Amino acid sequence: MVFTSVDAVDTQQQDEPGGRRFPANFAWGSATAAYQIEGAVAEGGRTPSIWDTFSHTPGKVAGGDTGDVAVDHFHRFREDVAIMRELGLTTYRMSVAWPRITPDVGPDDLGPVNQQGLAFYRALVDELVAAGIEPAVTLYHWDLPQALEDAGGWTDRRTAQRFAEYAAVVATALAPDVQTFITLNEPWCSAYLGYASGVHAPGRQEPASALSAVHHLNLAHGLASSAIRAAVPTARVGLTLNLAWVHSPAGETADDDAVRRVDGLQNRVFLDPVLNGRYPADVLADTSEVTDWSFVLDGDLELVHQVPDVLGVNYYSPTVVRQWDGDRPRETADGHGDTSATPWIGCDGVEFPEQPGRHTDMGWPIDPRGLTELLLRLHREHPGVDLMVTENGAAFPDVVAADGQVHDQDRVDYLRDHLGAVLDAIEVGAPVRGYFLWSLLDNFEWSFGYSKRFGIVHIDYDTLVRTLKDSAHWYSAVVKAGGALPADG
Ligand code: IFM
Repeated sequence: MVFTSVDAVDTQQQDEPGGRRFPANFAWGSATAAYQIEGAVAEGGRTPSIWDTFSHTPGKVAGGDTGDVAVDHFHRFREDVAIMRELGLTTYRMSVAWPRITPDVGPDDLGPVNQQGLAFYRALVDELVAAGIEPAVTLYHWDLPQALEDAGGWTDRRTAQRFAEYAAVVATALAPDVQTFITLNEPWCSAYLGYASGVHAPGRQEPASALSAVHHLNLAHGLASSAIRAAVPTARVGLTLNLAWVHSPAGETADDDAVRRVDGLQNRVFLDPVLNGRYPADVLADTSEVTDWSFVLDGDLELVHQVPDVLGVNYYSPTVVRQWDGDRPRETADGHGDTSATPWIGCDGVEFPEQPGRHTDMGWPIDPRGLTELLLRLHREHPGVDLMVTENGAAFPDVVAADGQVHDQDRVDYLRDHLGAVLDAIEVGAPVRGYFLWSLLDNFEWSFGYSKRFGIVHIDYDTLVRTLKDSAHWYSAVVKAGGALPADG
């Protein structure tokens, strides 16, 4: 298995002048998510998810794009696995679409298991294993069955209970070829973008519901972890969070409260219950005008407190905050969509100033130091928990050049600098076991539709032809050189 412990942290071996190297058994992968790539939304017994409904609602997704076809991975998965094999990847993080597995789920009943749905993922896993690529499976990457949303979605604790049952079904079916099951991807987005700002499905703008969703997502992680561990005792259970390196522009103490609030809402409201079995008191206080948190029932925190075997970190850009003085227009460049409703509940005195320097096509500032800082913080505050970078990458406006190639040097620079940041953390002891580049393929970037390209493989959306970008060749060279990172280029 690829995800073994890295004991010797000798990254200083020089392959070439100035070069650095990752530990020998580091896992090298890429990541995708079902709704963003599969398409075939009405095939194989699948029923609608909240993203089908949302993307088909006029005005919700740029260009009216939907995931109906996406990049047709459902039919082309063999070609995509062949690309991964060609690149030399050792692992692949994929997600399972819940509505393919239990298409008739309701709030009180999981319904029958759809064997066609399982068969698709079984075939994909078989293809990966045959290619020598270890799959890591995310169980929830935002495609909640619509029937569950109709009954309350993540504001209803029954959703967490059904999720745990579904998780056990998938784990049982895909083990032992799949050893790593990640319960949730970025519950921050599911809760705050889905239920507070409404820029993601299901598009609700109800701050109290968003905090209820936070708790029920935490509960879902806890219940599903227990269910997976009971069903497959050898499984490695993970949780992926989009944690933020929150800081103020000048490190002013006047901004400390802004930093604390955003850190609480983005990081600690997920980390503390899962890793320590309690909610942060300051977050409960900051949000007390919105909710009394009475949806946290007696005994819930014991259920939530399921320390992951591996904590997944998704990192793209820093989060820079400042205390707003109230005398001038508030800056809201938080990088999560222009919206009248804020995802930042209880952060009224906080502003998100525009950052100087380089930005990606998402408008996200580029600062790899944040990845080092986050990994070191987790190592410091939660020693003994293995870490993985489960997403990192960048969107740029790629074009196919006259030579038929995609020369995405901006992405190469981004990847080189962020891999260097991971090495910085490893060198001072952070137990980082692997890196998953987001993303393998250009894909459906949620409310941005197909307008943003994160892939190291270019997709022609008219023909669905796949073309390896320069970044794919660069990443492949790093992987095939056993994690030797060139000093430049
Ligand atoms: O595309 C998303 C992914 O689904 C979750 N993490 C962030 C990526 C880029 O926005």
